[in-house]
Amino acid sequence: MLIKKASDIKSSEVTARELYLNRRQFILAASATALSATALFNGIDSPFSPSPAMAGAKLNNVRKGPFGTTEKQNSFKDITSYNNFYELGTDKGDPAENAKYLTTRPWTVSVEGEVKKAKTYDIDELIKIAPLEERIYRLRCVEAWSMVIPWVGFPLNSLVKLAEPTGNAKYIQFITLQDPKRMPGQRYAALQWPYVEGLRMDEAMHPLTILAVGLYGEVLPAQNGAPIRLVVPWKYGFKSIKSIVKVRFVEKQPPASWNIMQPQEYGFYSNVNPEVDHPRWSQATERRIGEFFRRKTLMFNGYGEQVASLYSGMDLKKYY
Ligand SMILES: Nc1nc2c(c(=O)[nH]1)N[C@H]1C(S)=C(S)[C@@H](COP(=O)(O)O)O[C@H]1N2
Ligand SMILES: [Mo]
Repeated sequence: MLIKKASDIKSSEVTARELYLNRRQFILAASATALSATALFNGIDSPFSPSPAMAGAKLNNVRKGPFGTTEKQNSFKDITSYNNFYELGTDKGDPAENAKYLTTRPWTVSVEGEVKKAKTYDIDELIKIAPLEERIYRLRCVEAWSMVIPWVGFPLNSLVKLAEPTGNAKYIQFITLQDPKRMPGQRYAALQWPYVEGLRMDEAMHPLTILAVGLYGEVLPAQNGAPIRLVVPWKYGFKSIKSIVKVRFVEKQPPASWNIMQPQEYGFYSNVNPEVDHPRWSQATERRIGEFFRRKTLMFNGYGEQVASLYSGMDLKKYY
């Protein structure tokens, strides 16, 4: 039997996961899992990875990547039910609830601007440009909570190299989908839409910076930024823009959503820095989701050994 119908799935297989994936996602995920056992996903057109379309489908051929922390990982439930994704609502539980609206196929990502190889990638082509790796990273939200998340993705620098930036490319701008039908939160002006973010070229090229397409070995749930989102672990979570449709190489520092909204509170760099408080609260400590006691926030979220040199000579109180 190739494809399990929803009615073939024993109730014992309907685990807690169904509670966090909506029903449609779950049914599709279940069929994708059944399919993944077949030659289809292990097939000829796929040197590195499968191309399952839906949240919950298992990602094959994921190798262990570098920089992983050994700290306790947050549960799948925490990671997929406590989210910031204003396009799917402003409460932490809204994105999981509204995930059903965010369909992720078909999906394209256009790479444009100051590059020699501008190209619109189909998402299933894009996730095969480099081997998929597991990267267990801390995520520190500017709201002073944190999680440990086992992402699956590939270094952003492999896409940059393919694009062949021109000498004018000094920054990269990232742009989220704009479609109020699939992103009902965009009917409200919580932020200017579409959500935009940016990195300096050396930050984009840094081997810690990844494009994530999965977590816990499975295709990314919509609420976590499916089908592809940025992860920059030494910066506050809002730099890690979700559901990307455009990657634009530019000469000048590009606008960034939270910086547009509140420039005194959110800078362009947004490096995690326990010594620079938010104007309305301290950044010295954080609450790890699932823990009771607060812990100290680490400079660059604990990735200083890897990234501090990117900012040598810069006043990090000025460039916050
Ligand atoms: N497009 C978009 N990307 C976004 C956000 C958002 O509202 N819209 N929220 C950001 C914030 S504030 C955080 S902390 C992280 C949360 O990622 P997670 O829900 O996968 O943990 O996503 C970031 N990326
Ligand atoms: Mo955040």
